[in-house]
Formats: sequence, C-alpha cells, structure tokens
Amino acid sequence: RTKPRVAVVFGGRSSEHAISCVTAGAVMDAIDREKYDVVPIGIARDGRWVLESDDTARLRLAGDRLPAVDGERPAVALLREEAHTDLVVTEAHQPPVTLGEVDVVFPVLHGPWGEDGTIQGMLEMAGVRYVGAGVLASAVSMDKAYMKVVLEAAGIPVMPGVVITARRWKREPDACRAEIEALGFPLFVKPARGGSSIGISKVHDASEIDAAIALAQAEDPKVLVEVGAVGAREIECGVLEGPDGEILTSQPAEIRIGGDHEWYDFEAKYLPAEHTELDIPAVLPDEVAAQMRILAARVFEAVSGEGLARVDFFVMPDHSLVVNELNTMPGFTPTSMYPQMWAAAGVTYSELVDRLIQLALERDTGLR
Ligand code: G1L
Repeated sequence: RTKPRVAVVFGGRSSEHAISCVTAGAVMDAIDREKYDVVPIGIARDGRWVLESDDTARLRLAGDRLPAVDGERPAVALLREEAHTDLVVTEAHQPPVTLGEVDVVFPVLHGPWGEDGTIQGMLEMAGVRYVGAGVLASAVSMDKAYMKVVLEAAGIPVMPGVVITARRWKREPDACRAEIEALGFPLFVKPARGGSSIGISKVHDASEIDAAIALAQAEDPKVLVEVGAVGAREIECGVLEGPDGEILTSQPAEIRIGGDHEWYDFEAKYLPAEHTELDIPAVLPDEVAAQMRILAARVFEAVSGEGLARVDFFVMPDHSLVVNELNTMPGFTPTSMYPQMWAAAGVTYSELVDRLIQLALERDTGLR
C-alpha cells in the first residue's frame, strides 16, 4: 500500500454529534482518493467505536433527519502492536480483522473527549499522527479559565473575569458574589469547559447571578464570570500553519447575527442562513485588521497551536482588540466561517483538508 491511510473519527458523546457527522462527511468528500485511503470511524452516542460506512450521503443533512453514527456496525479498536499501529476491527465472537496501518487520524469531535486533548492524548500514546492541535493546546483552549491565564501571561488582552469553582461557591458564596459584582455589569457567566454555548447566560444585575451560576454549573462545576464586551463587534481570524511551519493568518471576518439572538448562540451557529451572515473580509480599518492578524498569530504561539485555529476577537467601540477565545476545532463544513476565510484567500476546502493532513503526516511521533 502506497497511499497514506486517513482515519476520519467523528460522532461522539457530545450534544453536537450530528454536526460532527455532517462535518466528517464533508471532509471525507474533500479528501483526494487518488492520494489517500479513507477509513471512516464513528463514535456512537453510547461511546462505542465502529467502522462506519464510506457512503457520505448518509452523513448529509436531509430535511429534519439528523445523521448519527450507527453503533451496530463492526467494532473498531485503535491498537499499537509491536511498533505497528494497527486498526483492529472485532466482530463479537469472531477473530479480530486487521485493517492495517492508520497513518493519520482526522479527528472531527466536539467538546469533552474531542477537542479537549483527550483523544489527542490517546493518539499520542498509540503513536498515531493526527490533524490539528496537540494535547496541551487542545486542553487549554477548551478551558476558558486556563485560556485567560495563558493569554494574560503572554500579554494578550482579554476581558476581565473571575473563576468560580464549585468548592468556593459552596463554601464562600458571599465572597464569590462580591468578586463577581466588583466586575460590574453586564456580565457573562459561562461553563469553563464545553464547546458550545449551552450554559452561558448574560447577567444584567446582581439578582441574576445565582441562577446564572447554577445554569453554568450544570455543564461544568467550574464557571467563568466575565465582563461583557459592551458594544463590541465579534470578529474572527483564521490561523493556518504554512508548509514550512510558518504561521499564516486570514483576513478578519465578521458574523452578523440576525434574528433575536442576543449573542452567537447554538442556534445562530448551526441554523445559519436566516440567522447569520458572514462578512469576509470584515469591514475594518486596515491597521485594526493588521493588528488583529498579528495578535492571532501571537495567540496561536502562546498556546503552542498546531495545524489550525480560529481566534475570536472583540473589537471594542474604540477599536481596541480583546481576544475572546481560540478554537482549535472550529466549525468546519465548507460553508463554515473558517473554511470560508481561507476560500476568500484562494485556498479551497480540498486544499485546506490536504494541507492539514500533510502537516500531520510530517510530524514526528517519536516512534517508528
Ligand atoms: F482536524 C482539524 F482540522 F483540526 C479539525 C477537526 C475538527 C478542524 C475542525 C474540526 N471541527 C469539528 O470537529 C466540529 C466543530 C465540526 C465538531 Cl462538531
């Protein structure tokens, strides 16, 4: 076999299972089969790993039917045996079927056990190369509390905030409330980890604090309370590692939120068209755009990013820039913001997918 074998891993236990399936289908469609072999690996909602169908039509959105991984398909285990990375398929009560080596994994998984460094760690242990951010960059970017620590230490502007752990909230709620109120209003209360907008609320005055904390704690016992960026525009910048390891940045782009969404929430994000519009490039003074691209590259460096990232900024009314978050697994369908940013720079979706796979294949696993 001469073609590198790319395993696209998708689905998972997250609430965004369907989005992961749709994205994986688009990635599989974009991979040049003359150049790579593709192995679709699904993680069912119950956590079972299976060899999925190569029929990507099954993964497309069709009317109101949401695609899902079929947990009844043959089980898959990624194993490493005697310096060989074997993908072993086991059918219950049957001898394992070896599919051979996987050269690189393209992980398409959201939130816990996906973009938080856990699958990356598993693949590191197995000596399997993978696309995108490593363990630390994934874990730090997934945790809004640590992200702030890292960015602050790198001298990168962030909104002021306080971390409320479940322990402190239980033991000294009044001290916590005092710290929170000292930030001023409006505030955003967010689960520290968790990829989506679930559990986030806007707090307009002190009477709303407790309910907002409880809502966020249902997602993650660790909660971040952050000053609201009043009057800010949300503008994003794509980062992509170049063929030579250089950091490339895209032109900044803006999401204009329509409808009655108070911020870019789950619906606005995934039920696009009528709710959102992308402005690529964002309408910004040249020097602000240039500054944003420099900052985006610094953010990528600060978290030891690899492969790609989308850095989300607040552009304050005075045009100062504040980093909101870094996404190591941004929305990645061909119409999502990140691929669209690169399309505007002349990089097609297929080229983007190929570049990311190529970067991953060039990595050193320390094995073999
Ligand atoms: F592998 C990449 F390229 F790093 C990568 C993997 C996954 C980029 C973006 C994504 N995106 C997603 O997995 C998702 C946001 C669609 C998860 Cl639901």
